[in-house]
Amino acid sequence: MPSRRRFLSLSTFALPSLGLPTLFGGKSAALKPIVVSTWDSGVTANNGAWPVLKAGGHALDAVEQAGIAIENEPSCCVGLEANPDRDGHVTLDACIMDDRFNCGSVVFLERIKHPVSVARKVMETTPHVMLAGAGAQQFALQNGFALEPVKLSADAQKAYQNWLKKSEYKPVINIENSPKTKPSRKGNGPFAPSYFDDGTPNHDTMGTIALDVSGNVSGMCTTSGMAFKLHGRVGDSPIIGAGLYVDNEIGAVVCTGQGEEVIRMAGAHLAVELMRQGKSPEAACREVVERIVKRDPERAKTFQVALIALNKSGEVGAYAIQKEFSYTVTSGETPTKVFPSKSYFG
Ligand code: SD4
Repeated sequence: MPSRRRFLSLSTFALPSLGLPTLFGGKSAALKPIVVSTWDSGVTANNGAWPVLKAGGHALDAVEQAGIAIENEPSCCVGLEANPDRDGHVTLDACIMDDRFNCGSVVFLERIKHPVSVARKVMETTPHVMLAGAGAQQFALQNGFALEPVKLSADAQKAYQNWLKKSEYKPVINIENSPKTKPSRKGNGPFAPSYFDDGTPNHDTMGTIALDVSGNVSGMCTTSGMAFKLHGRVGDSPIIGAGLYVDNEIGAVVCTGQGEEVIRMAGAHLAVELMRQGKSPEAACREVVERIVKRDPERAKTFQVALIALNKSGEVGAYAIQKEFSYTVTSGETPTKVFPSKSYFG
């Protein structure tokens, strides 16, 4: 597990040393594939994506594998065993988008293990972009996905029982690697600090964006949504343009944090457009964060929003409202590294 100090030594300043090529200036260098995911648990996601990219596969297949890997990880924050809504139901949201503006999304999906793959099926086999609730589940079952039993992880069960004592909806600021998050993250590695030491849920979402060897970009986002949300609530994560956006001329952006705040600004789409105007990935993410903060600077102190961005030349950037957001990068040049993001409130 990289310590906080080690994280800092791997600051974003280290990114240029990834040796990523540039396509700008009219010269095309051989592209190096790269995959970037939100949070420390991005290591799990990137481990799913990397074999596809390394073998010369398509970014779309890579990001789907990232989603599957994290949805398979019971100690992590997303998927069937994650935090329920206030009525005790785990409802999942996911979306996926390729390099040709094809996109698919499922929202309020129950008892299906891989929402990211159902989203891809929606994209590839229907004339629609988004399916919700019982209809999304029916579509999944018709397409060979199994109906899974209802089962919360022990942590989720405990957190929910605790929450029921007051039943007060108070989303926490999603952070990473703080002394207040479980240090060992047990089990399968140094990831998935889904809970604070007192059992309060932390973050619940995984987003991945990737550039493949052919220069194509894709992205996905998968989540159980904010813990103890109103039954039926859907956040930014499955909304194309809010939680995720991909434009193969420019790059890709995925968001995490308080979804309502991201939706208001169409966060991912806005960041892609800012890159189109010439901003670096980090500057684009920063401007989205600044717009969100500007709307209500006092209230912005109480929630987290974070974005990661990847442009067509393989440059990566991130920015968050609150400190302790991290993101994970895997490329051909270096082993997987987790980076601390810069933030508005230091
Ligand atoms: C949501 N954006 O449902 C998600 C939550 C999240 O880490 O990112 N949690 O609003």
